[in-house]
Amino acid sequence: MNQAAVKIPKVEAIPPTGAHVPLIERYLERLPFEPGDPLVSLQEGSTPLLRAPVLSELVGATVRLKLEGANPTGSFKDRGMTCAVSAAVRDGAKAVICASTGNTAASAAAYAARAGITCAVIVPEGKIAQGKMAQTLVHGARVISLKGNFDQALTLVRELTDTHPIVLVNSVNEYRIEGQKTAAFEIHEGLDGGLEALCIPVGNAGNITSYWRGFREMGAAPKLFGFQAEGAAPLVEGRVIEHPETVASAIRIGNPVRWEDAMAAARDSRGAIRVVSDAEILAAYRLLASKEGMFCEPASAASVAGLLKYGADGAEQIVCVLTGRGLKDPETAIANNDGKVIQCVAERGPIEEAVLGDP
Ligand code: AN7
Repeated sequence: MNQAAVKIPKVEAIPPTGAHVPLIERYLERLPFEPGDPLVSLQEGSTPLLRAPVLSELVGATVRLKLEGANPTGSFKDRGMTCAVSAAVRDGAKAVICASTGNTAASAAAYAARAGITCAVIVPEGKIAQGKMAQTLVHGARVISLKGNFDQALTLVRELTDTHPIVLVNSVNEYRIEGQKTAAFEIHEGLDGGLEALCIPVGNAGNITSYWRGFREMGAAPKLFGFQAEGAAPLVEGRVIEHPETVASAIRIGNPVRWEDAMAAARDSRGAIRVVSDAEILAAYRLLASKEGMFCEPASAASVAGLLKYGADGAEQIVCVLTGRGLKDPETAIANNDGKVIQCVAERGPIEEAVLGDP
C-alpha cells in the first residue's frame, strides 16, 4: 500500500476546516479572550490531518498524522504562543521570556516580533537544532546560550520572572495550555468524535496536558499514549533525570513542568507513558519521510516509533501528532538517511551514468 494506490474520490465532500482564521477567532468561545482583545496571530492552527496508508497497513488500523509542522513557525508551539503573547500584550507586557529546547524559542521570537515587544530565550548550549536557532535569531530575539541543560534554564527563567516584569511563556503559562488544547478540538471535529487513540511525544509535558484538556472539553476520551526518549524519560522512570540525552533534542528534558498533569492524562484516558529508543525514533523518522512523504523532526517521530513498538491497545482510529517540521533539524536529517549524493562533472556521458547507472 502506498499513496499511488489512493484514488481521487468521485464525490467531493470537503468539510469546512476553519483555515484562514486565526486560532483564537476560530475557538473564541472556548478560550480566555473576549471580542475586542488584542490579537497577535500568524494564522496558526487548522493544520492538516493526513492519512498514513503505510503506517495503517503496518499497524492494522486507520492511522492519521496531525501535521503540526504546518503551523507558521513549523511547530505546535504557535497554538499556545498566539494565546500567551496576545494575553501578554492585553496585560501591558513589554517583554516575554522562555527557556527552550528550540521550538518554543522560535515561536516566542516570531510572535513577539509580530507584537512589537522584546523577547529573550535561554537555550542549552550546543543542544538546539540549527533551524530553530536560525528562526530565533532572525526574528530578533535575544538568545542566551546556557552552559547547562533545559531544566536548569527553566529554573533560572522562573526565578527571573518572579522578580522582573517579564512574562514567562513556557508551558507553566496557562495560556499556552489553553491554546494548545485546540489541536484536540480539530482532531475531534475532523474525525466526528471517532478518535480512539492519540500518540504524542512528551518532553515538558505541556502538550499531552493540553490535548487531554481539549478532549475532555469536547466530551471525548481517547486513550493518550505519550512517548519519551530512552535517555530522557523521567515520567517512565519515575524520577528526575539529571543529565537527559537523546537525538530528539526537542524532548531532551529531565524534569517536566507538567509532570502531574501528564501522568493524570495518561491514567484518566486509560493510556500510558512509555519509552522509545533513539534508534526506534530514527527508524520511524526515516519511515515517515521515505514511505509517507512526511518529513518531521526527530522528537515528532517518537509518536510513530511508540505506536509501532507498542501498538495502541486495539484502537482502530489512531492519530499520531507530528509536532514539528523536519527542516527544523537539518543536521540530523543529513546524518540519518539512506540517500547519497553523486558527484558529477558537467558532461553528457558521466551524467547519463550518474542518473541511470547501477546505484
Ligand atoms: C517538536 O521548545 O520544550 O511535552 O522548549 O519541540 O509539550 O514539552 C519543545 C517540546 C514535542 C514536547 N515535539 O512537547 C521547547 C520544548 C517537539 C517539541 C515536544 C517539543 P511538550
